[in-house]
Amino acid sequence: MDKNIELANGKLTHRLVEKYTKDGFLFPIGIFSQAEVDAFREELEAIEHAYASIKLPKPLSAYKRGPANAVIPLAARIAKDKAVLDVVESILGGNILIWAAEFFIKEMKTENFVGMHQDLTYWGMGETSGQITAWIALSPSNVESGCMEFVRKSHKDKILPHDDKFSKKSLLSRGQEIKVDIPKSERIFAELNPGQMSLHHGLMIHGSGPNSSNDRRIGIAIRYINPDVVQQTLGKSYAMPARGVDNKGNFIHYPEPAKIFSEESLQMHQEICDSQHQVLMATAKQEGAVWSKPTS
Ligand SMILES: O=C(O)CCC(=O)C(=O)O
Repeated sequence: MDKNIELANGKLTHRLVEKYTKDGFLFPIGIFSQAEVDAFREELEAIEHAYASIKLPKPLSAYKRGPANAVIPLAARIAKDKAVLDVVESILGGNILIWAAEFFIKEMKTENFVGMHQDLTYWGMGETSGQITAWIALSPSNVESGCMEFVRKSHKDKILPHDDKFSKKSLLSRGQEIKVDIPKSERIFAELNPGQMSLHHGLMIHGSGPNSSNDRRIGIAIRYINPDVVQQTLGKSYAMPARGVDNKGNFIHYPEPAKIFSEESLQMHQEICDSQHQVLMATAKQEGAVWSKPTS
């Protein structure tokens, strides 16, 4: 596992911003201590334990994906953490919104995977660079546990053709995969220790393999945008303000949940999902179960 890249007062240096711009990804960035991450994981697993027997309108797995930050205060807290935002600000500027923060969990010894894809293919935002995903490991994310894999400089491409495979083992809504063969030798494994973070551009070709380790692979992927981004499929969709001001008004703001799965937050979550579902499935050939995969 690589040593943390060095930040300057919590921000990316000019050289690191250039590296991100050139490669389309950056890691490993040390964000949380082991103690902080242990507390996050404990909180998440306590939620999983509690809601195994408390009935929610949808299965818990549906709330852990998509805009989990709308209903689970832990997800909103991590997404609004100062240390994370300081790094993201180096790329997006001082006005930052959260489009969604979602947990990507692969249970131990499971075959679930994420096919190689470009995020922006499905987000209805065009090919904008006004977005970034910060992916933070809450457990070891390595080759054995199915860490993310990036293809250096692939974000310089346009949106490439993708296929909807609707595979049950895929963690993605449409089981989408890029229609390009990526040789193993071109894949950069983004191994992260708990508390480390990677950044990737929405045009970056990326995916991840199965988890053959003896632990769960838990990550939180936070989709940040700046106010210049425009939702082109629907006109308007939803985002949670995180830092600075929204001087464009292209998104309907939603608040941090005051309480886990409060009635208002469940209602808001449903509205956001209905809207994001239309965007994510706009070009799909068949209906897919967005964010309600049976795993974790
Ligand atoms: O967690 C993973 O393995 C994949 C996550 C991903 O595709 C993303 O964050 O865009």
